[in-house]
Amino acid sequence: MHQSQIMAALQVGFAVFLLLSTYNYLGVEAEFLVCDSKAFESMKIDMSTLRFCDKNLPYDVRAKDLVDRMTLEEKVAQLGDKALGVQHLNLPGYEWWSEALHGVSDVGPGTHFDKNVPAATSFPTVILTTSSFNETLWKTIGEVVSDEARAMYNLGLAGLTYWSPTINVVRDPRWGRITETPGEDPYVVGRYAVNYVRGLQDVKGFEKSRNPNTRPLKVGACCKHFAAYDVDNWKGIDRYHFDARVTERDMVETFNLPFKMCVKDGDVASVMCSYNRVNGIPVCADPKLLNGTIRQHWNLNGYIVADCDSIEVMVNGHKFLNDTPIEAVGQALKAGMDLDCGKYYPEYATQAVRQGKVTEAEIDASLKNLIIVLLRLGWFDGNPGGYSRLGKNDICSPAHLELSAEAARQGIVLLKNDKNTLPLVVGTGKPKFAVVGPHANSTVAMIGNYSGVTCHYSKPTDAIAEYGDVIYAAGCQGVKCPNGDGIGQAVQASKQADATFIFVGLDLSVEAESLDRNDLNFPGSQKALITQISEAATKPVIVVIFSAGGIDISFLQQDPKVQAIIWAGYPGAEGGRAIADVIFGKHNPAGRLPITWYPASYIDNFPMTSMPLRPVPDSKYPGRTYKFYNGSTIYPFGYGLSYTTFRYAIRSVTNPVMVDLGKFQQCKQIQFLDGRKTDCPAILVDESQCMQVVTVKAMVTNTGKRDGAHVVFVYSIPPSGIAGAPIKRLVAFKRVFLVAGTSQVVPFNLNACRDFSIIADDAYELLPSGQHTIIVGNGNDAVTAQFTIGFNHN
Ligand SMILES: *[C@@H]1O[C@H](CO)[C@@H](O)[C@H](O)[C@H]1NC(C)=O
Ligand SMILES: *[C@@H]1O[C@H](CO)[C@@H](O)[C@H](O)[C@H]1NC(C)=O
Ligand SMILES: *[C@@H]1O[C@H](CO)[C@@H](O)[C@H](O)[C@H]1NC(C)=O
Ligand SMILES: *[C@@H]1O[C@H](CO)[C@@H](O)[C@H](O)[C@H]1NC(C)=O
Ligand SMILES: CC(=O)N[C@H]1CO[C@H](CO)[C@@H](O)[C@@H]1O
Repeated sequence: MHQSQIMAALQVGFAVFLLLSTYNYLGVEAEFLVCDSKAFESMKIDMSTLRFCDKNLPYDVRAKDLVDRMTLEEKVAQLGDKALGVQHLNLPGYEWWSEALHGVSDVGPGTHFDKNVPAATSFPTVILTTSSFNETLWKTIGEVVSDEARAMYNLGLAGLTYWSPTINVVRDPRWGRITETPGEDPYVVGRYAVNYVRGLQDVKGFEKSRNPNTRPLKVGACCKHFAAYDVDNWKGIDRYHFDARVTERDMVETFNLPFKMCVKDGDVASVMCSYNRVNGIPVCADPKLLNGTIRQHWNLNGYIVADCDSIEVMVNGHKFLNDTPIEAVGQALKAGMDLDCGKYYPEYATQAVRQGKVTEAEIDASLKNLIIVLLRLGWFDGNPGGYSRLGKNDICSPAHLELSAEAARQGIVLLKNDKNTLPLVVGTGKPKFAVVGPHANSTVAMIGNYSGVTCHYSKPTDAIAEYGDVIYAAGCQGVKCPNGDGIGQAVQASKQADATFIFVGLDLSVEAESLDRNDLNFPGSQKALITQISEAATKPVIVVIFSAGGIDISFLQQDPKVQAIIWAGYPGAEGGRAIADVIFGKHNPAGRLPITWYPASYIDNFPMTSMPLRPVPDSKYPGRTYKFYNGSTIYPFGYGLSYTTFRYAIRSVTNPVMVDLGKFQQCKQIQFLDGRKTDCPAILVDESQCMQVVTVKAMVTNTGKRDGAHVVFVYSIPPSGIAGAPIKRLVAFKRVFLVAGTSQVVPFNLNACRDFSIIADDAYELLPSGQHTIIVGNGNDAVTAQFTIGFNHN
């Protein structure tokens, strides 16, 4: 940039600054803050005497001062999601409950749309965004969502605390809430959580600080639902009554890992406890899980909130200990649950203190956790980070809509592409396209659950109409497709067309919160719709599937007349054009499935409610997820094609890796399948410094004719013969972009302890010595390398 340009830019910047300050000065929409000296003046209070308004003090000191000025009744009135405020302290009410799972939503009462802001950007649901395996994208979406949230807050329409993301691991393919989650791998789920939470929360310049007393928040995020929560309503067993029987090993290795990463690496401001019980105890009343694991071990900087009406569920659903409401409130407070989404705390906590079920000091501790978060958000001192500048123009901006489309493009998974049918080349002359099926003219189905009101829809029919004349036929009445009445019309449409796109799959009437699936097939007559079209077809047939959970599509894999299959998750409001961009080759797909697609028979032999991840030998219990299930699949975890091809080579791996043992560190025994005993088979990871790095240099080559992105997966396998070891475990992944014909060396720096450990059946994390294996890639083209881990005894 030339000097003169810099000067010009500065001048423009200054003019904008003047404009903004004038606007603020005129007080058109004066920003609210608790510590407003004028407000206190009118109450005849000198604000400088209020320590909670002293910006020079750390947040915890300020919070304590504020709490100490309240009566017990006033304190208790702040412990429900509708906090009532305290008039004599100029503390207004605050609604804690807002949602922003994949865009600012009006599902929670803290946020709403109006004439001025009728909508917000709606991104694909999380399962599709995850499929991009692009951490930058995950974080960028969080940043855009929090820009829109702050803008809506400035306009008086939104809260500052968002109870998102949902980070439960997908354990069973029937689960109704897969759409909200980042899939089945706990490490991927954890990385998604860290990125999305940091996108929502981080204020630039303060990202690295671990001290909450100096660390402001853009908005507060919340990782939910802790813990082992993944049964909604299956054959009459619902989450309000379900007791998840979970081993400590599965807890540490699978269910808790994403939450640990969210708290420790994401520094999230909140965790939500779930409705279910774990091993008999409702999670929201479990001191070991809440105060112990989340607050003491992981060091949460924030508050623990109940899923809405959890205490009522404890009393009336679980009938836990035959508690009265007062007793249940006492237990939840003692366990470390700070905020009640609901009315039980405000109604019963005063009596709980009076009856000795909980101390006032314990109430104070919870209230302080809440107030510190509000202080970090600027609720007392005014917007941090310059966010006052955000307004109406920052909501539904063209750049935000484009990012929504980009997220869908990056996530879409190409499942089948016989004879390179896709991308479709549109020649001269206007082709005719049959666009059929229950999702062909889709709108709301594309944005799934926990959505807001969207600014705009790009429907499949409209997007494909950009490339040719569209003949539309629904083929079915809704995705349940109760009869074959519409099929004939769809077949007729197909016969007139140069190519047929069949949009099928599921929606919230089949898989949703409070609604688990009973089978893994297409609902109703959808299968008949597809097969009758394909039987009659003479031109290309392309199937596009909307769903979160996997579907047994073996009949389509084998059908030579269905040349291509695309999975588009629930692609968000811009889904139509993202799909068209893939079909017609503006975008080369690189998405990968974040869950295993099982055959329909997988679920025949065991109930959804059986929690173990590992298979049970000599039984019909096959194990769950790619880490433990060794049977046949429709598509494995990580599957996805491209319009180009890639090849891998491992250029180098650190070998051997010697881990230094502490002076008094002892070897640990490990259970081998053949019962063998060796000298020093393993060490305890928690006793080790884990400084050593294993560097893996993977070379990836785009061997095809098109540029394209590609996700490189790195798995580790422990030495052979260890009882209960996973088949493999994902330890790193990276999405890279490669121009056709070029190569790139992608380095991965793995931690010698954490990335090669196993969780023993007593739940200890052990690092085995011996020959470990690294796999780069996913499937037939994967390459492996071996290296040895040994111990240096000092
Ligand atoms: C949480 O655990 C700590 C450490 O064990 C203990 O000192 C504290 O009293 C506990 N708090 C509650 C509310 O149980
Ligand atoms: C497609 O959906 C829109 C609503 O989004 C509706 O107005 C239109 O009639 C539908 N088209 C057909 C052909 O059913
Ligand atoms: C998975 O099954 C195959 C045979 O179907 C077997 O060879 C292999 O050892 C099994 N792998 C594991 C980790 O159990
Ligand atoms: C990852 O996402 C970001 C944000 O959309 C994008 O700029 C980048 O190109 C993506 N990376 C790859 C390799 O696709
Ligand atoms: C929070 C939310 O959006 N929940 C909805 C999820 O989908 C089901 C089925 O449509 C609705 O009943 C829920 O209200």
